[in-house]
Amino acid sequence: MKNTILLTIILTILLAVIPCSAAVITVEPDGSGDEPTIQDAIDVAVTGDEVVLSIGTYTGDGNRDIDFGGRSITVRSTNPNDPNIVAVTIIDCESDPCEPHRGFTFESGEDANSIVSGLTVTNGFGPDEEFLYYIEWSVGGAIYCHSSSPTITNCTFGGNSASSGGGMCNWQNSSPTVTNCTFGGNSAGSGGGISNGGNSSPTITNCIFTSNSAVHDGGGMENYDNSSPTITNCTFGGNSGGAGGMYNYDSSPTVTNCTFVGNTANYSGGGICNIYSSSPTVTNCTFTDNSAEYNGGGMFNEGYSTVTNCTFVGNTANYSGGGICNYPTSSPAITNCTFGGNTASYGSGGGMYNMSSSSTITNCTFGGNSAGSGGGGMYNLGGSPTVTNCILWANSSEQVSCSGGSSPVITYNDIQGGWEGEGNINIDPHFVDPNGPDGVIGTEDDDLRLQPSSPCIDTGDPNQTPYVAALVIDEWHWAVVEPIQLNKLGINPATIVVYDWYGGIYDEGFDYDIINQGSATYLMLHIFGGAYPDFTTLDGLELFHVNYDYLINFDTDLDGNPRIVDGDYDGIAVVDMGAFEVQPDPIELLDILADDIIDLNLRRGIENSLLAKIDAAIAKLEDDNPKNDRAAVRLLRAFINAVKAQKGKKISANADDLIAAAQQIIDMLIGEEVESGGADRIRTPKRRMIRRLPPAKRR
Ligand SMILES: [Ca+2]
Ligand SMILES: [Ca+2]
Ligand SMILES: [Ca+2]
Repeated sequence: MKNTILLTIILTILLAVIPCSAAVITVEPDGSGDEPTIQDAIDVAVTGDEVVLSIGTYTGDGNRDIDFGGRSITVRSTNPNDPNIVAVTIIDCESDPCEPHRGFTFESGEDANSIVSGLTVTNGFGPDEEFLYYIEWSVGGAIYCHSSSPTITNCTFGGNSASSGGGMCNWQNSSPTVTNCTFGGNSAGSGGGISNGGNSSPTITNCIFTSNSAVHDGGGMENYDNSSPTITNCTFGGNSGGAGGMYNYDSSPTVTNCTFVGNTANYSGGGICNIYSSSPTVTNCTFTDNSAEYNGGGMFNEGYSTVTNCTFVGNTANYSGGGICNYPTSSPAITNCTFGGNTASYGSGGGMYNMSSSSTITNCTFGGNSAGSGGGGMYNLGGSPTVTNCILWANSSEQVSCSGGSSPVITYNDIQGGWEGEGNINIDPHFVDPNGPDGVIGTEDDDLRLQPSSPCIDTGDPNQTPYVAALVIDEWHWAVVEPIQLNKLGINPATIVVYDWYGGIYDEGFDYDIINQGSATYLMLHIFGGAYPDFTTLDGLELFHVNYDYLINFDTDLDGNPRIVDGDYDGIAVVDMGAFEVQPDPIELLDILADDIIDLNLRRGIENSLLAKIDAAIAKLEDDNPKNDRAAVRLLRAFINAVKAQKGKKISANADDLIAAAQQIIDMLIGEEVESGGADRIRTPKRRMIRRLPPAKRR
């Protein structure tokens, strides 16, 4: 009896301690698994369970029109990370318009804990659901989400169809997370790959949209009625529809690091079409070889799109705007973009067409674009676009054309043939390689960066000083960051001054760091003892909180390098024209330092000793072994010590200047080393280009 009681106690304790672990429920294509069908397995699953599908093809009722019923479970293949497994773990909906079925339906308010992973869904035809304007409508060939936001990873959706959303339809506040998925060869009336409507804003990352098609609106994707997905690292290739890659209607997605290639629009917007107040933020994207039957081979805008650090190459519109077409009411901000080899076949504006548009075009490079009837680089019909710091060269037939009472503000540009306006020049911009290795201008291999001899270096708008920021730290403190010194090559902390609210210097100390996120460079300020402010933006600068740290977003060029650096070594940083900012070269700075030493007329022995260290450092930098760059840093530190030893003695004047100049070069070299992880310093093609500078002036 005692033993029985003891055993009961022990068992009770054990049962209480051992958690109820998640079950794995297997399903086999022939029905021989734990449950006969996927739906049967889901129906017996509870929170945290996994329904695991063996490889094979799943067909018939119970293996299609699968409904999670709100469960927080995972349905997956045996190895979602193995593309070979994913390719042979197939839900074949075996449907057609007469007998519509889809893969999965989410309409019970599922959240991110409802997961589909590592499956292929094919041959779906979206069944009718109550849809827009309460009509029955065929939606979501492979997946339909209604007010639900599941997680979809590592899946392939191919050969599915629907009236809306051939691959996937997200409707009424559905914002799923879709990662590492391929949408290929799906078709729809609208939204061949995905349709997002009714305030549905999924997060779509690392996905491929290829060869999807739509009769209207968006071969790859459509977003409408305030649907603004976040789309990152995705490829849209070979899709076709009313708009080719993506169609946005009253929707403003954030599109970053995406590629749009070879998409075709039956109407306008080969890559992306933005209409009815759609104002997407498009950053670090490439638009290549897209085409539009009417306008906007690469992009068509009606809203206030923000397009930054993008490349438009070889896009074609039959009518206007080979690269971009901006229609009336639009006022996009287009910055740091290149336009090469875009064509407006029968219309105007090979690179860009502005029709009664007040576009703001800054630091863009137009080369090798062409138009059938005027404005090879840019055509402005009415409107008043602002064009600043741009290069328009080697476009045909004209660089810029205006008509219809257009009153553009065109200043500080390099325009072939000249253009009246403050700061405009008409000198060959000395592109690094405007034709590229293939010898053809306007193809992807063109290099529109600037040679060191370019007249576009430091000749942009001199009033542009983006590195000055007054930054409120909290209600007691604010900081001022001075221009020039902030770049990812290093920062001179003496140029950051933190004040208290009464204008006194804040002396409790602060720390700072340079953060590179994607192409953006941030200064992060950490004020010791600072409080947590209640704002996110100030004076147009983007601020981010990281605990008690503060980040300021600073401009960079198309390569992600700092904007507004002193590229001609005259001590004054001025923005370059074009999409690329020529960066200071440590060897050039060393040559200047050597010149400064000579100018001091020091005693011969001192001068020779200092110059020997500079020359040795240059020699270490000029070879191709990055390890020797550290030797250059050591030589420069020895140089600084030598100057310090003679400061106030044999070097009476300018000792501090010499030290500061050497330290700046050290910061640059170390900064580059840190940036590249310390392994390979700066062996980029651009750096090699700079290394081809003529030998130093003094020799
Ligand atoms: Ca080329
Ligand atoms: Ca510059
Ligand atoms: Ca300068």
